[in-house]
Amino acid sequence: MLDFFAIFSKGGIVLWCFQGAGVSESFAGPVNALIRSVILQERTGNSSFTHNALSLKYKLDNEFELVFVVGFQKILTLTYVDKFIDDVQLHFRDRYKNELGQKGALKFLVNHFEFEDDFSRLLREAEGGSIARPQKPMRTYNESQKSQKTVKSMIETKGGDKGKEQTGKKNKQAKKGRKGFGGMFGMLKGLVGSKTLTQQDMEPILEKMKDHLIAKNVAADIASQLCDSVAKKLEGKVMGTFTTVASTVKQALQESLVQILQPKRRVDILRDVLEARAQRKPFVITFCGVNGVGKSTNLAKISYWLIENGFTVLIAACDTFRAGAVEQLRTHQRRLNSLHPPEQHGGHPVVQLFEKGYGKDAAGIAMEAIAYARNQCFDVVLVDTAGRMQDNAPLMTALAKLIAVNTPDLVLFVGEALVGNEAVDQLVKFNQALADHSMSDHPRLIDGIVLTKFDTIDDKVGAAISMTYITGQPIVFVGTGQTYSDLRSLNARAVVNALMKA
Ligand SMILES: Nc1nc2c(ncn2[C@@H]2O[C@H](COP(=O)(O)OP(=O)(O)OP(=O)(O)O)[C@@H](O)[C@H]2O)c(=O)[nH]1
Ligand SMILES: [Mg+2]
Repeated sequence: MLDFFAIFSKGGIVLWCFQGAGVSESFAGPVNALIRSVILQERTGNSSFTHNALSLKYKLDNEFELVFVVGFQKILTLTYVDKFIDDVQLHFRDRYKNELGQKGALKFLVNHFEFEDDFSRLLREAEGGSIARPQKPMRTYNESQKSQKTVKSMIETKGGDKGKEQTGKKNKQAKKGRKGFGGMFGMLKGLVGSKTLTQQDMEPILEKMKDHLIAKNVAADIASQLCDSVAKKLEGKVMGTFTTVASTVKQALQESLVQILQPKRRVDILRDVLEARAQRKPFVITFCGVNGVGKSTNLAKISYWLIENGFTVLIAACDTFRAGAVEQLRTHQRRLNSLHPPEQHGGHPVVQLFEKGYGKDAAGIAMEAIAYARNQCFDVVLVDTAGRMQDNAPLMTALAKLIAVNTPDLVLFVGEALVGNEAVDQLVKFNQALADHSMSDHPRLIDGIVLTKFDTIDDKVGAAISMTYITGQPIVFVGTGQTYSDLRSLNARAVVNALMKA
């Protein structure tokens, strides 16, 4: 009545199987279909499945990570099947619990399970119980023979003989026969994922992941490097049971992404400012980046945040290049002071602008501003610089000089979340310029990132990855709009979730 019964590990190794008398069709097809459309997709709530003319019922054994599947013709109504699977599962577990306990060793035990006798008995009982009672005692021998034959026919051993009890492990023919099944299940193994991951297994999935990351605005080079490193990390790895190649790769990638976003070094500006204050010097932050990314606006937001935290701020107007840059900062200074009027702060303005107009040397103005802040006991100096393209050598040199001369406590690179492949080029060249013009053995490079316009990108959050990957530095602030309160810290988990989301 049954077409087949198969017991396989969640890793895809067929431990034991049975094929019904007269059934010529391989059950690899329906079982593969079951795996593909139900088990791999973890839609295992329902325990039945149909494939062409077959009904499949299956049961997962989560303790030993096994799958029990039975197949029979759809037109049959086999009322005993559910209980039968339960019985087979119980007996199989009971009989082989020691072997099953050593999960890693399962693959060496493929030919080990001499389960025919138990299975036949259970099947007899199940079928007997489901039809007219009187037949039950009569059928025993008959049935046992039949099922022996069945087993043999499916393992395509030589002709004929013996329905006799097998004396355990010594039955070589049966063993050999079952090896034949191994071959038949080649495809099945392929689907569930062989136990050891290879480059080829992962290639198609990694390719997809890479495209996915690029679609989320991760720079293409970085998406490639990330996928390569995931492949390297996973190659040769023995996969967890019942994990698919896709889910293993996805998980590894997710872990890498979280790791990239999680800073090795914490930037705690408030603590550092306090420390600097204790040493009676201002804490100096320089903002740099290409044109129009939001340096001045986010500098103003950071001023607001510092003021709210009880610090005083001197803004150094070192963009002496773009028309309107100084006035833009003056406007912010006025607004900030009106939000925190001097009357509330012992008559002192909480924020002041240090400016020398246009055309002058920015490095010199920064130096004067820092000296002024020290004298006037400002807690923090925020140095605004002119936007510059990373290929503009003279301007890059000027920036590098400003940083080399003034040794700020923090160099923040301001970059738009909208940026794609450009992110890599910008950061590499900014860092390169800083390194080239440093006078120190340990050049001051970018220490942190301000990721702006995060409110404009939906879930295309890839720039966060590109920037942290290239610099190895944390995203210290995220700009999420144009008002002073639109400043956040990065939530790495949320970014990774957005990245992984289809
Ligand atoms: N939506 C949104 N807009 C922002 C954000 N940050 C800055 N902007 C806008 O981006 C534009 C450019 O901002 P600026 O602060 O002048 O940029 P900048 O980098 O100083 O520009 P340059 O000094 O010319 O290089 C302005 O219109 C800002 O309001 C943000 O987080 N979200
Ligand atoms: Mg500006």
